[in-house]
Amino acid sequence: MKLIQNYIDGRFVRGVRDFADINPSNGRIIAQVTEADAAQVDQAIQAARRALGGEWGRIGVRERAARLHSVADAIEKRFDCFVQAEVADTGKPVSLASKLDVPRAAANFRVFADLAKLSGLESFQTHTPDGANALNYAIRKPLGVVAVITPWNLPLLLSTWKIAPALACGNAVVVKPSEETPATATLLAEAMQDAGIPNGVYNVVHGFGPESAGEFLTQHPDVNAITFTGESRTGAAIMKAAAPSVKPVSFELGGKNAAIIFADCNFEETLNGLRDAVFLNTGQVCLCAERVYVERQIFSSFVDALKQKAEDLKPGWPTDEETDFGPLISAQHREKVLSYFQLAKEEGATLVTGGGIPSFGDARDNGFYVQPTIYTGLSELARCVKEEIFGPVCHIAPFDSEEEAVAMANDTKYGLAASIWTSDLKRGHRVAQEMNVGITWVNCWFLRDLRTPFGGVGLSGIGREGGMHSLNFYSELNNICIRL
Ligand code: NAD
Ligand code: 6OH
Repeated sequence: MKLIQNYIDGRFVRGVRDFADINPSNGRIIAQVTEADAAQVDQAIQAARRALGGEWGRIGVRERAARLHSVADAIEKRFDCFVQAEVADTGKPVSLASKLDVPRAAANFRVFADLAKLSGLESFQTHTPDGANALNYAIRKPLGVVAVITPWNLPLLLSTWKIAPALACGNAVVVKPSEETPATATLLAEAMQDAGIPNGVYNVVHGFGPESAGEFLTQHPDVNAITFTGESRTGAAIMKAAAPSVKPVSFELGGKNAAIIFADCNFEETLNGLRDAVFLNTGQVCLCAERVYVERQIFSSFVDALKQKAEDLKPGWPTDEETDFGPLISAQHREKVLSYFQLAKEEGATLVTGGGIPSFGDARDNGFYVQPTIYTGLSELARCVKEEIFGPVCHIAPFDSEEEAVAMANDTKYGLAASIWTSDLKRGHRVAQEMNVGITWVNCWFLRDLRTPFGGVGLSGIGREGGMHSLNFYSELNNICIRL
């Protein structure tokens, strides 16, 4: 059986005990993962600290950027291995992993390498009260050792989204991937070795959250900053752990995202957009729309058409090129999603489609599939409309005015993303500017430019990453003032 190891100070090392890595499409064990204990987490942090004082701390940004491009090259060289590992761990369709996850991992390294290399410094010429001049300029310094903690839905995409800018700024990282999806973080270590990233700059510790590698990292006094993507309540626990040593944190958390569809939208484009926004990656994307608001004139025709799209999705083996809909990540997560299906019934929802488990008559019946599911008829106060489900499910409600749609969309403690669908661009701008979120798409969804700010408000996170926002988080500014 394959063993997925920790990677500490340039060596693959066994942990204290092993746990199983499960394939979500058939429930089978695909590998054992070796869990790091507190001493090994400490070794990884000390290795990262030493690396900062070695070659990595001496080479300039030009050379760092060149090596990060080499990491991207090494990912592309191992493209198929990364795709296979991600598909086996997550159960996502191979078409999605090869179109989205793995290309984005390479792009993350290229974009932040270039950005760090090309970005300039802030400077000000200052006139003093006594008539002299002073020059202020701010230099960037790495934060030091950065802990990177990531979830299971887009494992490689989301971890490299943080690792790449952290390394571009000259930090060393200790990465704790999700216990559900450990494979690609260890595979990335091989790409780091190929690219000449010095020992200790990239470390991986496997394990769980509480009383395991996650908590050992966040409580460690020698970690200088924590960057985390995951559930809002995990963010709260991490904040508490980070408080005693006053560490900076960057949090990308959960969402309960709204889509607002006006009657004047391009119906077909909106329908295809919503099929993705609701069901991509089996609804396990933090940006997915679980609340859909449709202008009353087209409400029934839109519900019927999205029902058809949902029923056209083919739940299948993730490794099959034709599959466009995979399983949920785990038995436990499926229990959570099914409990919301039950709750929707109890809250009086009308089931439009789905609401159960598909049957295959083969080993997929031991996997963690659910049907693409749509509800209507719930009160805006229902828990199914308020709480993040993180599955292939949405609730569709009608609206009569722009004001009503905006009020419903904003009535949430979350605030990650929104999408607005209309042919009236003036209205698109107007409504977009009313959204209390970090990211608003008009006539599209999950269309990414890696230079733009990415993050959420309220329970959806703290801070922004992307472009210069990432460089600002992953570096400290030292402002130097010279009296001339
Ligand atoms: P999770 O919070 O359960 O776990 C994320 C990571 O945190 C895992 O590596 C886990 O082991 C670790 N962890 C758990 N408890 C910890 C603790 N006490 N201390 C330190 N580490 C701990 O999230 P998940 O279930 O893996 O992912 C799904 C969630 O992530 C959803 O809520 C989703 O919306 C969110 N998400 C948000 C974004 C975004 O960009 N905003 C992106 C992807 C996923
Ligand atoms: C959440 O599941 C998706 C997050 C996406 C990104 O962080 C990104 O950079 O595209």
